[in-house]
Amino acid sequence: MLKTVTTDIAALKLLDERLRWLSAWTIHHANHLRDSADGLKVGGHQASCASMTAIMAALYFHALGEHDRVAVKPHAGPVLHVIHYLLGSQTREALENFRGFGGAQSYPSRTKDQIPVDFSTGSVGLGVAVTLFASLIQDYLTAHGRLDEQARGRFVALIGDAELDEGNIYEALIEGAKHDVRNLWWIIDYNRQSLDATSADRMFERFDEIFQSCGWRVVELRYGKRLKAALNKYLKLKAWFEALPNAELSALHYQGGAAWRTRIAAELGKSVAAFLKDHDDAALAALFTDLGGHCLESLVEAFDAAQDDVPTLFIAWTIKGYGLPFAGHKDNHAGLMNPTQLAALREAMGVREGHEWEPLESVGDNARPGVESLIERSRILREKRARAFGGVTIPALPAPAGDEQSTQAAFGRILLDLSKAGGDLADRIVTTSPDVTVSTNLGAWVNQRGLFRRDAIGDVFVKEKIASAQKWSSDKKGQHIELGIAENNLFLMLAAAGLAGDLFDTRLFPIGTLYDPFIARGLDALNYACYQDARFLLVATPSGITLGAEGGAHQSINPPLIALGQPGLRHYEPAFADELAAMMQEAFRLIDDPAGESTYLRLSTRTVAQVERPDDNWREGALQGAYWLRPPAPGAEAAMVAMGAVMPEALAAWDELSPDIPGLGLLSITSPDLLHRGWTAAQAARWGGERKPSHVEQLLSDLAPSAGLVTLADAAPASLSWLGGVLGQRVASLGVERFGQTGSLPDLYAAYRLDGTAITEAVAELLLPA
Ligand SMILES: Cc1ncc(C[n+]2csc(CCOP(=O)(O)OP(=O)(O)O)c2C)c(N)n1
Ligand SMILES: [Mg+2]
Repeated sequence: MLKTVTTDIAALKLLDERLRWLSAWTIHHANHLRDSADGLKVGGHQASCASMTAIMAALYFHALGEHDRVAVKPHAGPVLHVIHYLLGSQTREALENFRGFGGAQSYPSRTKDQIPVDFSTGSVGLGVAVTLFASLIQDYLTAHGRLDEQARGRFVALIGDAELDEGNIYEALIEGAKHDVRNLWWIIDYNRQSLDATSADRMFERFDEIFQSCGWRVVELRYGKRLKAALNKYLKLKAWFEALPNAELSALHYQGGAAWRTRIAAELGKSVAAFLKDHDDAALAALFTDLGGHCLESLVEAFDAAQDDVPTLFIAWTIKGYGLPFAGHKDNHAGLMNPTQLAALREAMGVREGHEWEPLESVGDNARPGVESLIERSRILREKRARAFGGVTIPALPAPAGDEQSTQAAFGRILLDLSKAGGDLADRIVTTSPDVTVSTNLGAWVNQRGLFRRDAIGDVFVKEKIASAQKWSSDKKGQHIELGIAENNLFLMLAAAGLAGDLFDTRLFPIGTLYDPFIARGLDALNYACYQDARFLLVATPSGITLGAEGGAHQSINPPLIALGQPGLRHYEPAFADELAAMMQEAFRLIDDPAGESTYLRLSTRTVAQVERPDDNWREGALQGAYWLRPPAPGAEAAMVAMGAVMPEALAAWDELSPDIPGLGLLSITSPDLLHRGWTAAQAARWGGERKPSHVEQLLSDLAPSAGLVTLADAAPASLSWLGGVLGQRVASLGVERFGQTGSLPDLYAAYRLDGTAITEAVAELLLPA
């Protein structure tokens, strides 16, 4: 980084053309030439690709250094694939199978594509913001002595202009300003078109101000060299051109040279007669398409001029569909060239029929060495890296002592104990929270390990000797990254920190805390983090209506259902502190295991009596999703099934009912998510000849086939009611289905039917004849 190289612009232009052709051809092939098994449209975005090929050529074949990482605008995915095709790291088969099963993915995917993808993209806005958090993590690692100065890179986001409407970008921008973020290039493909139409004119000037006020440098690349020179000769024409509304400009680009001539003659008359005389229609069209984002000289110059670490927004003017027959047409977002149009483009680009896939087709013999040397230079820089897993020893985490504990308090204690014990794992933990650090019990850890900032900030309250339980000073050794209240940012921070092993070859163990109901606020970013296989521990606390006095606005109901449907995230919901310690240990193991995943712990502030354990046998079951807290008699006709904070009600009901219901069991559920996964996996495996029952099938087959299950959760009852489907046992399901409200636990548990009375009634419902 921080050094520019000399690049042969003519060769770069040829590469730009190659990218434009090959991306259009890849999409065309998938839609028009490949056999269709289902008759569905395959799709792809030829116009969005053509808009960016010059920008991407200038980046990948000139500006990017070995350690730079890029989030590519999702619908320019094909351009990234064909870049790697030229570099030799993508196969023709994968391109021929673009959007097919096992082929190149529609949108760049870290986990599904064979080429190196630095950040997956797809949900617009998220790929942009994650680069900012990756840059913060880079600063964190350098400050902690875990990343060499020479191994630092720049984080680049290639952004569609309509993508700038996504609010999460501004949430990230604000957080970045607080942390003095550096080493970012955000490059806007300013084609003034979205999916539906051309974009609104009014907003764009504001973007400069917004970014500048957050400490960014804004570089506008409006003109290519030729257009700039021409307009500087005809200032009236320039003023006219600059005043064209987006829709009119796009329409003119679509209509071409004759339309430019008519409009200019009609509106500017004599003053531009000489200009019009000098340019025939084709020359006019070519000149007006020479916008900054298509001019390789301008792009290279701009990138070379931004070699410090100041975060920089490049606004590169482009034409959506540049060089294609539907350039500038407002409906071109998903537009596909028809075979006739494609053939005309092929001819125009000098590609011989039957040679469409040849990487350097149409590059003449004289130009080849120059083009090949640019490719070779980039090939070395863009090689795929192995993922770093398995280097960290995870110590046993003892359960905190105490007869009565809440899982939330226990979480804080376990982290504190780990911090005091020290060691590699403790040093690699980085915690983060959107302004709920203290109220999610991270306070003691933060007192021990401090807040992270590149520039130290003292705690004024400590300095002034004002008593406070919480130290709030930061320096570069700190291990807690403070975030403002923006849950999207939390999840994007977890995504970036959870990819530290991949991006920086250094494993971090990120822990993020937030209030359980507000998972929904950042849900797409959470999904995004999981989709990229970022590894982290998410601790959501407090949860459920057990949060009593806080009321319905803070009481979560559906997160266990969210977790049930979220790939890449394992939900654990402990009732007791020893379960929690086992789960945290397992979560850390999963972070550093190639076959692992992220973990979500749903915790509670309710203090509950801990259970006596005769042995450690519960542990394995707890990590698999459930264990018998009170084993049933073989073939018992009934069991209670409970999860998390309502375990005391289940235990009390068990004490009360078991004398009358012989063999009544009590199943403690620690992860409906794992149980469900195991169940469906075992069913699928049976078709492959493997007959091993899943964990939940084994547990429930201790009961009679006709047994009744009463399930109990401080969550949507559907979290557990599916258990009846496993062996066909009958279910009465207790849980929360209406919005919560304020109240004491006895009041709320009675009103929402989570108390002993409700349990007794539910058991009776199942056991007594109607
Ligand atoms: C969160 C999200 N919402 C909607 C979409 C669907 N979508 C894909 S691209 C797009 C418009 C993109 O326009 P722009 O960012 O300007 O990109 P261009 O194709 O013009 O380069 C939309 C709405 C999406 N991918 N992600
Ligand atoms: Mg656009």
